[in-house]
Amino acid sequence: MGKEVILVTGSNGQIGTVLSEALREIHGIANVISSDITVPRSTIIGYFEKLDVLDAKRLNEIIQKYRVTQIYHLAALLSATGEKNPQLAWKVNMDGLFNILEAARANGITKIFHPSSIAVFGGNTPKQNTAQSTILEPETMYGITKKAGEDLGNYYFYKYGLDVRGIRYPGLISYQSMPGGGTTDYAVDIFHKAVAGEHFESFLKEGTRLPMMYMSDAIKGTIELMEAPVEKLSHHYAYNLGAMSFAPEEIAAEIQKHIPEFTISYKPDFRQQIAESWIENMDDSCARNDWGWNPKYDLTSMTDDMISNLRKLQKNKNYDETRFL
Ligand code: NAD
Ligand code: AKB
Repeated sequence: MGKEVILVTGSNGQIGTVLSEALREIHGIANVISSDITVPRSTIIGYFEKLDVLDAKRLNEIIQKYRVTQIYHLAALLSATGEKNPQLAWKVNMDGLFNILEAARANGITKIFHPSSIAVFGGNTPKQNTAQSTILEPETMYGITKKAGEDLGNYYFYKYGLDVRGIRYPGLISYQSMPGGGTTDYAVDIFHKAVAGEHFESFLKEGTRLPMMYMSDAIKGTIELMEAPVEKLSHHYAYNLGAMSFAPEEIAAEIQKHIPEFTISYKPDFRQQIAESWIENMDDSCARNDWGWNPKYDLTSMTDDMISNLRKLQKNKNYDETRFL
């Protein structure tokens, strides 16, 4: 692998915070440029540029300044935020992606990572063991932009030879960073409440099963996909990637094994309808066969790890100030 210089957009988000660190460990501190429309909450050891992905001029300037060779494009509005402002979600998710793809083309960038989501599926999609190629009729603006983003990435691969790769991430669970306005956010929030000794009110009903994944598996899968030889990839848009699937009462029961006094109640809101349009679990055999995908964490091992890491963070005096910002 030659020297790569990587630009990460949306780097202050749930994934970007963790992925930027992982990329710095692989490629070196000087070769990863984090960027976001907001300033980072904590100090970053490495480069950071303030960047709105809708500003194509500044995007091109940053790419040229650092001689960027790869982009991990994470800047987006997620499902719940997107339903509150669908026009902005379309603009950021579609115009932002278009600017990235065009800037890549103009500056000779070789590889792009652009994540998709389980939000590409809709109510008519089979919910169990959902196939890689299936009915894609998303019911949220977020899902519509993710589906169009998959198609656009595929188009740039075949039309311009730009190596665009992607994953249909399930809901991601992390202790290092907070989620940014999705339907699966409850599965992170529940851990913070449990470890703080608080009651948890779930905005999804009992029985709402969704595909989920621990962040360390998501990072592993992302890096493995980006390092896989292009000739091994049968899909140039977004791979189904599975790890676990659970409903709110199942994760609560797992937490109660560590914190028996933990309690949960249910007060579904608009996110219930979004969750009901998604699938329960997916067939990820393409990812397993093409580039060896194999997740490490299930619900039990993830819960152990989340609780033990959150307890360590709780001892840090700044923890309560940074929660839920
Ligand atoms: P997030 O909401 O936590 O972070 C997104 C970041 O984008 C934020 O830091 C925000 O400030 C930034 N941003 C928003 N508008 C911007 C703009 N105009 N210019 C530059 N930055 C801007 O999201 P995330 O969970 O880290 O998700 C990253 C990507 O992964 C998204 O494409 C998302 O659709 C996808 N994804 C995430 C999950 C998940 O569970 N976290 C699941 C499926 C797919
Ligand atoms: C969301 O809930 O919007 C995201 C996702 C699954 O894409 N976490």
